[in-house]
Amino acid sequence: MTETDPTREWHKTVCILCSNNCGVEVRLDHREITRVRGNKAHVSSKGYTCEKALRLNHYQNAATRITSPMKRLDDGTYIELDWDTAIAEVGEVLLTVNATYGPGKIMYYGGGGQGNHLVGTYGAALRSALGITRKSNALAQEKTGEAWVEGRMYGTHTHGEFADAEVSVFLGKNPWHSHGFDETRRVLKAIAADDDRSMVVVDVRRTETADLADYFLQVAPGGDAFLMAALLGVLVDEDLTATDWLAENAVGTEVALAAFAEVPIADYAQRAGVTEAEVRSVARRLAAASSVSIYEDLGTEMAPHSTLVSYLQRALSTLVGSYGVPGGMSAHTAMVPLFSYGTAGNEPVDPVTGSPIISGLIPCNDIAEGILSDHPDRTRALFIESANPVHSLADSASFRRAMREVDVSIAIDVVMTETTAEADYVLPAASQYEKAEMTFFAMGFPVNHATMRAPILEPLEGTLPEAEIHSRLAKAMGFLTEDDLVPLREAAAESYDTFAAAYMTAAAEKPLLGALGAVVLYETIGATLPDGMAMAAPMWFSCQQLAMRYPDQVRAAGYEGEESALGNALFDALVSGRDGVPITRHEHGDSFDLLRTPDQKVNLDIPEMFAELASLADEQARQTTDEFPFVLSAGERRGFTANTIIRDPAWRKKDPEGALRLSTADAESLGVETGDRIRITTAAGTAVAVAEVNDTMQNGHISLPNGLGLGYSPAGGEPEVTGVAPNELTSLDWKDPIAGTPWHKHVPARLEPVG
Ligand SMILES: Nc1nc2c(c(=O)[nH]1)N[C@H]1C(S)=C(S)[C@@H](COP(=O)(O)OP(=O)(O)OC[C@H]3O[C@@H](n4cnc5c(=O)[nH]c(N)nc54)[C@H](O)[C@@H]3O)O[C@H]1N2
Ligand SMILES: Nc1nc2c(c(=O)[nH]1)N[C@H]1C(S)=C(S)[C@@H](COP(=O)(O)OP(=O)(O)OC[C@H]3O[C@@H](n4cnc5c(=O)[nH]c(N)nc54)[C@H](O)[C@@H]3O)O[C@H]1N2
Ligand code: SF4
Ligand SMILES: [Mo]
Repeated sequence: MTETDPTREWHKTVCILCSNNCGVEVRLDHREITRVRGNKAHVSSKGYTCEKALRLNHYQNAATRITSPMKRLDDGTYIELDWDTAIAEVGEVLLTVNATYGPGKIMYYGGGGQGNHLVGTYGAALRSALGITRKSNALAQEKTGEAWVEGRMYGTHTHGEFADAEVSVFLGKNPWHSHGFDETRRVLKAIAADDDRSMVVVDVRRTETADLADYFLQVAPGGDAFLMAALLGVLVDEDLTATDWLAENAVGTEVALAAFAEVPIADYAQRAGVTEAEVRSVARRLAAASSVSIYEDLGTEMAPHSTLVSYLQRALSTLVGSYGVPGGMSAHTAMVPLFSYGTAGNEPVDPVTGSPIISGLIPCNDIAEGILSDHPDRTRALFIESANPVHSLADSASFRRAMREVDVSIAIDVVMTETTAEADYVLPAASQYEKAEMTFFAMGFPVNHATMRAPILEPLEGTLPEAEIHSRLAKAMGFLTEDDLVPLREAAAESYDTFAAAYMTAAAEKPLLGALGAVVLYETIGATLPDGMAMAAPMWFSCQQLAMRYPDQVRAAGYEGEESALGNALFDALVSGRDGVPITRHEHGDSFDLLRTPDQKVNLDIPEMFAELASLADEQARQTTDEFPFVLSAGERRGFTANTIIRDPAWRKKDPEGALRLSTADAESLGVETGDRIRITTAAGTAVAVAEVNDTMQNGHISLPNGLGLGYSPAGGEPEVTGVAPNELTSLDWKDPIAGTPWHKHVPARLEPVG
């Protein structure tokens, strides 16, 4: 008899360190992840990983995993609570806030990181049952400007096809390190090796991606709006626009072309820090291409004129006719959409701060300000789940104060963080390898995919999956009883269709059961799922929706059946497939069907954008002062950064302290060398970092990595902090005037060598 050695067995899951969620296989020794390799059978990553996936055990087995609910005492120390007490108290404080101030004064923040978006479906259940309308998450400090523009231009989200584009443009985006599309480095290398395809990189730093580019525009910090305007100006000046295509597929072309015709090309190129010849050659390359895909990211989304740049770069791909063509930009399906565009053009205003609420999200920079104001409608309680806003939002000090200011704050996390350290109640979640989870980031077109993970470990003792936490909370608050659930469970055990009918009837009688959607599905359909997959249950509803909305495309992805049978087939495949599954398959010709603009064309006419474009005439790119002459990029993605998902500094094989990078000439004039200590001071604060003289930096530009400055205390006690937390140096008021998104890549700063 041979006994199988469990440490030789490979378990399929994904890497959760960035939005790509590459499929991996891991080996376990008891609870340790000892080996990680790419899963070649994975439907979208096909075996690809980067170096970070190998270090996942630092996430799973962090020494600071929380294993008991905790409650903060007045002196700032914590006591452990048993789960029943914790759930009862949290339920009661939430109901008390509603009763005291009226509904709508609780804010929900978070709902998922890079690989755990099922959490958000349970958060949505909590919100609708408690009447919570205020919510936000990290998207409201990076992508809401883009969402503001996309709502107006397309009525939906779009994405490029970089693996197939004739020209790929990376705008303030360093995909070599930050990834963002399947098999990123393989695709980048393939483009670089292909004479027929081109890569354009627009970055302030000569990044690893720039080194592979055919056209590298090393823009001046803050110069992107000028550069995009100049590129558009050339398209008009040299008559390079796709006239016939535009006549058929776009509206507002004339007014847009008139605005771009006004751009002083040579002047704006110069202000952007590039030559007019460079701008003209890139514009010509874009116009000559059969397809152009553009990826904007934080380099422009967190810099001056961020919303305007989001518009101008989309105008570029549109004017060359690159929407809905193979290799071009396109709308796409989503398992659960991360953005909503229904209010585009008519965004509601936050009553406390007066800011527009884009995609339903309160601008991140407003949250602390609102709480710290004396507005009668201010937020009185914070419910934070799978996010670390004290560390990740601008001006950490003010968020810390806000957490002390509210009547009560609750944080659900797997480890002790800067945020749990301020929370009144801390609830420990099972890790992403201890429950079913998935990402909703997939943006594939024409084929879109989804990967449901099965747990590879039992929940760490003392922790619970969020599904269970939310279900217990709903029961504790009296929203849900076992009596409600018993008949629905019986129906679910019979068939999905029996369940659907029973649930409809039950929710008509007791609307709370409808409001609690994900929780009810977890308790009913979840109970029928094998292998610890119960948390996946809300996706049954999402699969039904997808099948209803895109029946032909779900069938084209390989599923059979009509109506609910089709959704059920998709759900069964999703839940049982460990390599990911296709969910929809479109034809490029369908791209315009996915648009949600009134006439299903691309809309170029956005008056606010033309006004901001005109205002560039009186501005310079850099927003520095004599006091703060450097531009600091506060939060650069590097080889060993992953937001705040891994906290153990030992996971980093390079750059252990997260160096401050500066150019050779700047280092010389300051008299610093690599390894020296250097003080960075901004309007918000000051910090000391290790200097790294780096010839990819342009003069006057400095950068600090993101995800540093994390406390970690393997032996308990006061956490030891490694590196600089970027948001100790950022301010709430330094932000885009439309979207309210912070300008973290353009923080005016001063440097001093430390003796
Ligand atoms: N390794 C790693 N990968 C990650 C993450 C991580 O923490 N670590 N985080 C993930 C997340 S949440 C996100 S949102 C993405 C972000 O991914 P990216 O946006 O690619 O990451 P950043 O390094 O923040 O910024 C991109 C680039 O912007 C440049 N930049 C700075 N200022 C300017 C400017 O004024 N103009 C232009 N054109 N460029 C400028 C920087 O030099 C940098 O190369 O990465 C994801 N992937
Ligand atoms: N200055 C500056 N600030 C930035 C940025 C920058 O470039 N510069 N980048 C910004 C960007 S783009 C982003 S996306 C944000 C990211 O910042 P956040 O949105 O705060 O996200 P993460 O750092 O990913 O933190 C996720 C939290 O989830 C926890 N977690 C992990 N798994 C689970 C789980 O299964 N359940 C629960 N409940 N919790 C879990 C982790 O321990 C961690 O505390 O940071 C932003 N902040
Ligand atoms: S960090 Fe991102 S690109 Fe790297 S292996 Fe993980 S999911 Fe894939
Ligand atoms: Mo992000």
